[in-house]
Amino acid sequence: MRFCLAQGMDAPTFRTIQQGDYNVKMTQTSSVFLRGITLAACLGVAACGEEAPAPEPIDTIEGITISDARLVLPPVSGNPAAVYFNLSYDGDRGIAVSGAEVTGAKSATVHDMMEYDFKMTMAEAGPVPLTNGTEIAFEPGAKHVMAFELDESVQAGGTAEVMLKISGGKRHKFEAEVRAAGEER
Ligand SMILES: [Cu+2]
Repeated sequence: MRFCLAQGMDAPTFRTIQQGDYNVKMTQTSSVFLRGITLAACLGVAACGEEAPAPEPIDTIEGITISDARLVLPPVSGNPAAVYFNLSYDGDRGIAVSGAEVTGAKSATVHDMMEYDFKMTMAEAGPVPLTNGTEIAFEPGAKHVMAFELDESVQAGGTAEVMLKISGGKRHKFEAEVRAAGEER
C-alpha cells in the first residue's frame, strides 16, 4: 500500500512514502499534522498521481480521415481553385464541418451543388454533419471547397494546406496536392 500526502495545503508537491515509513512517522507527529494527513492523504496511485490528459494534437480532429486531397488550380489565374478529397469519420461524437480555410487563399468556402431555377449551380453549403461512419466524397459535381484569390506561391506540383473548420471552434488540417487546371480533377 502506498500513501501520498500533501506537505501542506499550499504546497504543490506530493510525497510518496512506504507503509513502514508512514507508521514510524505516525508515532512522532502532532495532532495538527495528523489532521493534515486526514485531509490530504489519499490512497492509491490513481487518485494522487492523476496525470493531466495528454493534449490533443493541434489542428487534428480524432476520427477524421482525409484521403486523395487535391487542389485544382483554375484555368484562368485569379479565378477560384477547387479542393477535392475523401472524408471519413469514425468518431463517437457527432460534429459538423462549418467552413474551410486554405493557406495562401484570401478566403475559402465549402460549396455544394444545388438546383436553382431548374439549373444546377454551386452555393455555400450549410454545416456538413459528421457522425460515426460518415463517408463523403468532396468531388467535382458535389461538395467541394472553393479557394478564392490564391497566392502565387500555390503552384502545381506543390502542396497546399487545407483546414476544415469544425463545430465548436476546432479545426482539422491536411495537405492537398496542387494540380494544374488541365490535370485529372
Ligand atoms: Cu464552388
